Amino acid sequence: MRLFFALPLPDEALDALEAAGRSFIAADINMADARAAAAFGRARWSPRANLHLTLAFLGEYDEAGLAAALAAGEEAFGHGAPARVSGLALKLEGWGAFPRLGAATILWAGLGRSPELLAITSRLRAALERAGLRYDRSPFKPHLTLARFSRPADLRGLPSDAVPGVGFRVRDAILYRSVLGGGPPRYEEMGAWRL
Ligand code: 2AM
Repeated sequence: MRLFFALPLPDEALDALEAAGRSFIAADINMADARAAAAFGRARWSPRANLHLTLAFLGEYDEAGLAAALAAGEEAFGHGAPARVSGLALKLEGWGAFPRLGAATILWAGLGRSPELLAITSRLRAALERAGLRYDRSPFKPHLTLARFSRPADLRGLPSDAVPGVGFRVRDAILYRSVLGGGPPRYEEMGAWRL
């Protein structure tokens, strides 16, 4: 099974991200400059239920790997982890594209700097390493994937203020299983920890 750790988003963040998607589409349609025009005609938008903040992508594992990942989650987020009164405070901030704006395959919304987010991600990644679990070690670039493009799209010229600066709180960290098929992946919760 394909595993990853992520933070699910509350409704106020999901509403803001859906509004951002509508702003992008409206701007794209209205653009006098044809450079980015029609880019969104080919976009695959993340369904609301699939929007999340990935902390670590583990990839394919068997049942033993799942048990080890659950134990690592417990070590990072369970008993003994720093207690918080009301979750982790985050804020939407800006947007960008991977690998670059002029030839984007992923359009993402960004987050304001959060030392706490970096700290919980480091805790998790350290626990995965102690358990000998492999995961994608690319540097952590916190982002929320809004849309994917199978052919690189030129997104230059879209409004810089499309993503509203909405603050929100995340209550849980989740170990998800990603089930691929036709269309968007389906994410199933395999473990959850209160932040
Ligand atoms: P993305 O949304 O930025 O593509 C499940 O695939 C989740 O894990 C997605 O949120 C995806 O991020 C993320 N992820 C991170 N690294 C990945 C990788 N190497 N392969 C696939 N998904 C990855």
